[in-house]
Parts: sequence; structure tokens; C-alpha cells
Amino acid sequence: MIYKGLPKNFLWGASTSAFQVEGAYQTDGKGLSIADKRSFKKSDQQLDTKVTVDHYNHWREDVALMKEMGMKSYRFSISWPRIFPNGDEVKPNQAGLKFYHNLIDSLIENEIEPIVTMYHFDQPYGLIEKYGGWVSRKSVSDFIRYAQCLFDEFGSKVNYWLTINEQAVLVVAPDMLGIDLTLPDKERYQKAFQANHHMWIAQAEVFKMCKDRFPKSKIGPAVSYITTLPASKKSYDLMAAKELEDFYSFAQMEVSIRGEIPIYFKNELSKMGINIRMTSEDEHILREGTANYIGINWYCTTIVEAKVDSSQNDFIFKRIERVRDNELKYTDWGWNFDPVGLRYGLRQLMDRYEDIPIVITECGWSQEEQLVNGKVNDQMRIKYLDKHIEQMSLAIGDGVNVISFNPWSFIDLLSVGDGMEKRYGMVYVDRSNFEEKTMKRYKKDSFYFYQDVIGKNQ
Ligand code: BGP
Repeated sequence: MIYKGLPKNFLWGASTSAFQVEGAYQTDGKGLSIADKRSFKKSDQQLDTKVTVDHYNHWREDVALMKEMGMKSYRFSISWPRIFPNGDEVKPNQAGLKFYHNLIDSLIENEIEPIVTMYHFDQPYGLIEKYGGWVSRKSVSDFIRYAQCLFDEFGSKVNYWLTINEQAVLVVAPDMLGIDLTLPDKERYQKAFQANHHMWIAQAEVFKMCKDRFPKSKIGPAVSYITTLPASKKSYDLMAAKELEDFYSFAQMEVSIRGEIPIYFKNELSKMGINIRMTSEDEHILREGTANYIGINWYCTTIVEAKVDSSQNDFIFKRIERVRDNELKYTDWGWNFDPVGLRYGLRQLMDRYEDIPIVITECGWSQEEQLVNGKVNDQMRIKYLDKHIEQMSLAIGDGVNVISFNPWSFIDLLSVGDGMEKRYGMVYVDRSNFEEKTMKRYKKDSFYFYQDVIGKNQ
């Protein structure tokens, strides 16, 4: 399959994150993260983070598969508690650093560009116990120290950095920040949005540090971008879609790219009665530290309508109802297949940020799968990849500066919400929720499809 209009040196890649693939949850001095703790609460229902697909011990074999598939980039994350087990140590854990030196060196030897996320949902649990994690401003300096260490160690090898993965998801699912979900709405969101502010400040400082030290490198956030569509042609549904998309996705991009918190975002917080503690320096810090590219995690569109009693509710997520479009296909977990939404979303990014380089850091189709005679016939994933790549190439033809595509996921991994039965990989791993089985890797049909795409579109 040949797609028109793709630039030379396009980075064809794939994506994973540390706690979802590595396992080895306490090996070589690694500390526990909030992602570990959160998964242990459901250990009796589904796979947790302890072993997952054991990439920590299989990484050589996994990199060989990436090479065989033809990948030009690999987007993965460094486990923060592998480097600072409790989060507050003065010196980093050498064994943790060694693991990532080996991985990064091997990727580079194989001509695969590392795209490295610093923090993908796994803040060291020690920081949550010590001072409440991101809810406290103290997290800012601990994150900066961690980033500084990553730049010292890997700054000369890594050209593409991502600071924080899906900050908006952390805010809407604040147990991922260690915030108690049983707290009343207002109290819970007060904490979550305060944490959000601290992440913005930490991230801005890290953007600046990277640009000062490594001016040729690229650094940005990995934003959860859900193209949000109105359920009807009525203006109030259109407005509901705009409000939600702006609040959830674009506010994150505005702060990262323009260094300013949008007024509509501040207004929503005050409607909810949330007061963010800020210092007099904060606006300056945000302005001084901005991203020079952007990662977007794009899976599907969401379709919304305004609730009839919308004016009554102060909380945005309660004013807006998500609806299902029965003409679209959905995964078993309710994520739709709507590839034109990707082109539309990319065009919106160009409208706002002109030619900022865009890396698609996640995009993928999940399903339950069985290995049959050593094969996995994942036709729906192939269709998903084909149609999304097609729409991405049309967007590039429209002038959008997409430089890399990294579907989620390179290999089967632990789903954040749904364990091991919800598979995303182009490589199948022989394990189930509760049985480790052989852990053998098998190439799915999508592996061969993507290999062909990469081979023919260089
Ligand atoms: C994104 C995350 C990923 C990944 C994906 C799929 O939000 O960045 O870590 O997990 O969504 O979600 P899930 O694992 O819940 O299926």
C-alpha cells in the first residue's frame, strides 16, 4: 500500500509505556509507582504490573522485532521509579539507568529513533506517601531533578523528548495521581486541578532546560486529543463539543505551545469554585518554557450533546452527554472507528499552531485475540491502521506537519483500564491475565501489513 504525499525520512514507529510492558516491578532497585499500586487493587480481576509482557528481560528480542518490522522510531517511556525509586533520592539508581542506556544504544545501533516519554502515569509512590504527589508543589522540583538526570544521561543520544503523557487523563481519573476517588466532587477536583497546575509548571521548566541545553532537540507533551463532534446541527450541541474539546485537549496544548492558560479554562475552574494556588512567578515560567513540537495520542472521535439542564450544572463534564453513533463501528470497550476525524483533528492543529511538528504518539485498535496455529488474523486492526494512515497522509497533503506515526502498540501490553484481554499490539505475546504461559512473541498479520507499509513508503 502506497500513501501519497508523505515526506522523506518520515518516522514510522510504534509505541509502548514502561509500566505496561516492562514487568520486573521490583527488579534492580526499582521502586513502586502509583500505576503499580493502582493495578494491585485489581490483581484478583486482571493482570497487574508485576510481570506484564516482561520486556525488561525480553528487550533484545523486542528490538530485533522492531528492526525486522522496519521501524524508524520507537516511542516508549522511562519508568520514573526505576531511576528514583522513592522519587526523592539524591542519587539515581544506576541499574535503572543502565537498562535504558542499553535499550537506547541498541535502538540507535538499529537506526531506530528513540522518542522518550519521561512520565507516563507512573509517579513514584514514595512521593505520594510523602507529600501527596502532584497535589503538592514539592513534586515540581522532584520532577525537574529527574528530568535533569535524564538529560545528563541521555541528552546526547535522544532527539525527541515527551514530558508528561496525557495530563488531562490524570485530571479526569485522579486516582492515577493518588487522589481519593471517594472525596466529594469539588474537593477531588480542587486537588486534581491543583496537581494539573503543578504539572504545567514542572513541564515548562523542563521544556526550558532542554531547549537551553540541547537546542537541536525536540521537546513537548503527549496530549490526549479526542476530536469532539456535535451530535446534531444545533448550535448548543456544537458549543458543547467545542467547550469539551477546548477544556480537555486544547487547554493542554495552549499552555504547552503558547505558554498561556486560556481564559475559558480559568472561567470553567471558577464556575466549579476551584481556586488554584499560584505564585507570582508562574505566568512568567509558563511563558518562558514552551514546547517545540507536540505529541498527540489520537484513537477516535467522541460525539456529544448538551444536556437539557446544562445551565444548571457548574461542572463541565456533567453539562455534556456522550452519545453513540450506531453507524460507526466500536471496539468492545466503546472506542469508535472514525478515521476522517483524525484528518479533521490534524487540520484543527494546523489552524491553531501552523507548522508545528506533530508526532502521532498513539493511535490504535483494541480487541480480544486468540493465537491460532501460531498466527493472529487481526484484520480489523489492519483496516484501522490503513484508514488512519490514509487520513494522516491526506492531512499531510493539506499542509499539516506530521513527522512521525507511532501506533499503540508495538506489542501486546497491559491495558490501563482492562488488563490483558484488551490487546493492541502488532506483536502477540503468549500470556493471559493470570497465566504467564511461554511469553513467546508472535507476529500478527498487522505486523506484516505495517512492515509492508514502512517498506513501500520511505
Ligand atoms: C492512553 C494511554 C496508554 C494506553 C491507551 C489505551 O490513554 O496513554 O497508556 O493505555 O490510552 O487505553 P487502555 O489501556 O485503557 O485501553
